[in-house]
Amino acid sequence: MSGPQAGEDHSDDMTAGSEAVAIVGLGASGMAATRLALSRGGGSVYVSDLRTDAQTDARATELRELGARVELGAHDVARIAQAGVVVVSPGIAPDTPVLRDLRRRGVRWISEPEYASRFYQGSLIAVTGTNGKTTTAALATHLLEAAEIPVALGGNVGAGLAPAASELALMDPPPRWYVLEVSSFQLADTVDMAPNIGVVTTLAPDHLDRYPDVESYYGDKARLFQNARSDDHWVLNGEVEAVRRLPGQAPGVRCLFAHDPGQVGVDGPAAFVRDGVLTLRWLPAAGADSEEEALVPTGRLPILGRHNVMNALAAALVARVAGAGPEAIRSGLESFPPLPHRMEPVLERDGILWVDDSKATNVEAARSAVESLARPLVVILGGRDKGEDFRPLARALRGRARLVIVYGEAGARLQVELTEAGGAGDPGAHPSVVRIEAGFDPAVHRAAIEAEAGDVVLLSPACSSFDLFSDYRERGRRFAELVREGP
Ligand code: UMA
Repeated sequence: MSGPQAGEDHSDDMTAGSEAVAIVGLGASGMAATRLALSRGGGSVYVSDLRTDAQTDARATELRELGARVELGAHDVARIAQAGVVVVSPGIAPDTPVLRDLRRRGVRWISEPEYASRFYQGSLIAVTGTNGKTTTAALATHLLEAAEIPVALGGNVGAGLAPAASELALMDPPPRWYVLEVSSFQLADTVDMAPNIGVVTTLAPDHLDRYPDVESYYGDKARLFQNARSDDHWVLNGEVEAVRRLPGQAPGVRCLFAHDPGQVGVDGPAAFVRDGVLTLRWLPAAGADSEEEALVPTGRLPILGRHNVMNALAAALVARVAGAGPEAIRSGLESFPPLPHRMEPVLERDGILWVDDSKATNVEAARSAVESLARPLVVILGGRDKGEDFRPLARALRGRARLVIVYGEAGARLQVELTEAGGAGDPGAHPSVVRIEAGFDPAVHRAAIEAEAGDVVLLSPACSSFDLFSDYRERGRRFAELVREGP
């Protein structure tokens, strides 16, 4: 260990010379990157964050005790510019003043997973995509665990479900496989990161409050392939043209997954549903003919919905490529618990199933949730408006939802766009859209009044939660509380 020892520097000496590592932002990723830099970064570490609240202050105290120089309330750009390595938190958008200043000075920075992966001693599985990343990454990890292959999960996962990428770099002994969920914000600032297996779950417009257009968002996702080698494996959603095209000419083996066996090409590893059973196409040995390995019927998956079948197909392919056998994959698929707030069944009462999909913070996630359930729906939509076009949701809701309840800051626009796109004069197929202006609780109460035996009440809001909640988890917890309290 060449960095400062624990307890060596309790002061906040801002006059010292240039640092080995500068960390910009002190959220979960900044915290983890700082710990890694102190342990392995080869010199002193400077961390800064504009926040000065109690939580950030507590983090600062902890890191100062470990030897970091921490500044709250400002970024010393000159100091950051002199550091050997600059690690920037994913939530800091490229047009913020600190990054504009660094760009002007010609400073290059990297993301926290890029920094972390420079210290990894095993192989890397990187999972990205607009939706389905967390479930796919967590399920792939679970399948490798079922096969008793040493594995660790981290990255963008969040919600305390898994650590940041940097924490995995400190594991002793290191795992055989690191499974990282990586967002486009994190991929944007990668340079050398070179996954052995890369997964793209889905692609659809998202984060248009940060990207100028969809192409730039997809462009960051494509950085997954920038260091591709011929023995790497790319696990790709065969149902989405944009995903199939994303790797371009990058070397590596394409492994497609899709419900329909007709959408996975004719050769190479693949996963699909054959006669209701999740199935792998696998080459037992180089040069051998491919064989089909039946895994489990879709009805035996503990996770709900069509899109989770896709996530399971992707995870099964990943696990098979990473060395798990079909038997372990079968038992892992049947024993995987649903993740919180992702199509999570809350309870079934009086024939009504209540499902918490609060994590669906964009149109594509909500669309796929709506399309994945085979029962009549009462759907709750709303929250903070991220500027997405809601009309594609209207198509998904037609013939599936009996009623749509909209609430929150996006409520008014949702009502207008869904009603217009639904097409007047076709009330049989298109659900009525009811707007609740009073807030979230009355929206859930209204669902309780309107739902009938046989229905699913689905909270899949298509918007972020920040108008009324601190995050999607708080929104999901409130939903579950209200549902359990009963009407
Ligand atoms: N800040 C500054 N200066 C600025 C602007 C911001 O100092 O000019 C500070 C903020 O005060 C804040 C920090 O920078 O303290 C930024 O933190 P952050 O928003 O990057 O959040 P972290 O806690 O580090 O969490 C991040 C991911 N968050 C985002 O990408 C927004 C987490 O993903 C991830 O779990 C964590 O790193 C560990 O990898 C969450 C997420 O919502 C789950 N991701 C988005 C998504 O999935 O859609 C991308």
